[in-house]
Amino acid sequence: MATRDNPAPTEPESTSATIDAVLDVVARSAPDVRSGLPGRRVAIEGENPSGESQKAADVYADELFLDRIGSISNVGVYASEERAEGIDVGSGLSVCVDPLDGSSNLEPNAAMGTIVAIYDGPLPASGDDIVAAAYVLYGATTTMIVAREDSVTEYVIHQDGEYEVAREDVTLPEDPTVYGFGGRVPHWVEAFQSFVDDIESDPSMKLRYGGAMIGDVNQVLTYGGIFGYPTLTNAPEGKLRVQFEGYPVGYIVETAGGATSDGHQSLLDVEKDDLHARTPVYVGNEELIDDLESAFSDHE
Ligand code: FDP
Repeated sequence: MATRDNPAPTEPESTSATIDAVLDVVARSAPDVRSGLPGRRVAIEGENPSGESQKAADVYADELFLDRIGSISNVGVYASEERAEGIDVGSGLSVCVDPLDGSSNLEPNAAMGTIVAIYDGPLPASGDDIVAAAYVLYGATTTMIVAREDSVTEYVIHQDGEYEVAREDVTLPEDPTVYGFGGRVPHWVEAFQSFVDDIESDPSMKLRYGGAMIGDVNQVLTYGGIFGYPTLTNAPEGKLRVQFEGYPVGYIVETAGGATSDGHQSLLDVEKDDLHARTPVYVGNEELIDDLESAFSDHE
């Protein structure tokens, strides 16, 4: 693991205070991420560890978060989707960041996010190790969703980095109305296609798909429904990464009263021993996730 100097741990010392400090830094950094986007919409030469092309904005946001999160006392490791290995920044909690989720939305100027997972354990962590998760949504406004200690809160972040509670105790609405699924449709497996056919035959459901997971998940948290980036015939593990996307979004949706799955089990029960391992991701209202898992077990 790469190392980096970090000041000797001072305050904050408790896990809860460290979580507070990480979330505060993420919220206060969001306007800086946003204001750094113009001029960084182009692809650069490098690839991330998953073999995807990087944009200048991905690298900019990653360096900004490494610098700021890596300086917090009692953060032990900073890992990001943009780096092959975690960076040893001290001793304490492990923080996994997807600095710019949905960065292919940069060119068409559509929504994107930042995802943060905080684990009390070494990386790669298990779903049980997660102690808090959050995402920032750079949409028409900048908001942050935080799940910790059994509740989900939405904040609005202002341009000066100050933020305030917009909604407490966020829960998925009981009657789902939206769905959105990634991957090329010809690569969907039969079980998934039959589940989608059922969803589409329900007149109360409508398609809402924006191409950035965080934007699509936020639709589900707001209106109720289901989002998935499924298993594909040419990519059985789908596209999204367990440590950076599956666990944190799974933790947020389950804390908000929803359900999650990789097709067979909760996302939080997925076990992978590679920092950048992928998993199919399905999140939403419990009855829809139950139907999805039934469709997969019926086709086995
Ligand atoms: P992106 O590659 O633009 O960063 O995991 C990243 C992600 O976006 C998700 O936000 C999004 O749901 C998915 O990939 C989109 O994948 P496709 O390129 O296959 O549409």
